[in-house]
Amino acid sequence: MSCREARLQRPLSLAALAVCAAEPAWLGASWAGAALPADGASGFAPDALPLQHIAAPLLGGGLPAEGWFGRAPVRGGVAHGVRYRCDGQLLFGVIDIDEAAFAPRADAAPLQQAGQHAYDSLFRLLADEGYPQLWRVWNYLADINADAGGLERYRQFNIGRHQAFESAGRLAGDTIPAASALGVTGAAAAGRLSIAFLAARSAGRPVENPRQTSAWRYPADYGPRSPTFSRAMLARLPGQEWLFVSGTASIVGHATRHPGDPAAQTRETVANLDAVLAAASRSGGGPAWRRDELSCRAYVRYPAQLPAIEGELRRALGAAAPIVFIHADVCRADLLVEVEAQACHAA
Ligand code: 3EB
Repeated sequence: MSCREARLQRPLSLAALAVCAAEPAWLGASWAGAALPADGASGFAPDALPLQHIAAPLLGGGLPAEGWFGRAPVRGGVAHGVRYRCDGQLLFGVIDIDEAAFAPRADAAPLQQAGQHAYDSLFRLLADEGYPQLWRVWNYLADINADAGGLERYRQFNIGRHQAFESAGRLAGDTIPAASALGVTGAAAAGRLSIAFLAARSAGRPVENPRQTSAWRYPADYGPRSPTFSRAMLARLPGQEWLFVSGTASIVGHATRHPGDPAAQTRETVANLDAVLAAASRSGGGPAWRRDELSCRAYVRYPAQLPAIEGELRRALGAAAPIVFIHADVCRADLLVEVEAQACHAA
C-alpha cells in the first residue's frame, strides 16, 4: 500500500514512516521502541510535528510505526501545547506533558492535574479548530500501577481525565471516544504523560461490549472516577468506514478473569474482541467486521509471557495477522495483556 492509498495506516517501518512524512497529506504518526536517531537522518523534526513516541520496547519483530494521512493540503501547528495537523475532515494531535510542572496539592496529585490539563488543552484546540468529535485517544504514562500517596497512578489519571470531560460537557455516552491507557517504564517515560488523538468534524458512533460493563460505569472499587472510554468507535470518512477498538483485556462484567494465566487472559480478550466486532457489525449496517481484518497492537506486561500470548492471539487472528507486540503495563495490576485494534471497510 502506498502512502496515498490509505488515510490511516499501520503498521509501518520507521523507514517507510520517514518517506511518508514527506507526503503533503501526512497528518502525524506514532511509533514504539527506540527514540529516533538524533542526527536527523530520519528527516523528522519531532519537536514541531504531531509524533508520539511510545517509550516502550517492541517485543519480537513487527513494524513499530503507524502513520495518519489526510487530504492535501494539510495545515497545523502548536496550540495550547498540542502539536497537530488537520485537513478539513480529520485532526491528529499529540500532547506530551511533564508531571513535574504540577506541584502536588492536597486534593490533586501531579498526574491528576497533568491529565486534566492535557484533556482541557486538547478540548480547547478541538473547539478552536472546529473538530469537535473525538474518535480515538492513546494515553501513555509512567508507572501506571504504582501507588502514589495512597492512590494508584492510573486512578489519579482517571480523576483528571474525568474532570476534563465533565467540564467540557463531554460525559454523554454517545460521544465518549475509544481509547487505550498503558504504562511505560524507563528513563524516556519517567514523569511524562503522552497523549495522541484523532478527532474529526463528523461524529463517530461509540460501540459498547455486552460482555463488559461500560467502563464509564465501573463501580468505585476501580477508582474514585471511572475511566472515560468507549469499547470501540465506528467512524466514516468519504468512501471509508473505520473501526477503532479500544484496549481490550480479560475483563467480564467489570471483573478481571484468569489472574496469573496469560493464555487464558488472551483467549478471554479474543472473546471480548469478537463481542465488540459483533456489536459494531450490528451498529454499522455494512458488512460484518471480522477478526482477520484487524490490525493490532498487543501490550504484554511480562516479556517471558510473549510466546503464550502470541500463540493464542495468532491462533485466533491468523499466523500472519499484523500485530505489533509492545512491552507495557496494563492499567490493572492483575491484567497481563491488552489488545487494541483497528480496521477499515470501503463504504
Ligand atoms: C479495561 O477494559 C482495561 O483507561 O482509557 C482499556 C482501554 C483499559 C482504555 C483507558 C483502560 C482504558 O478497563 C483497561
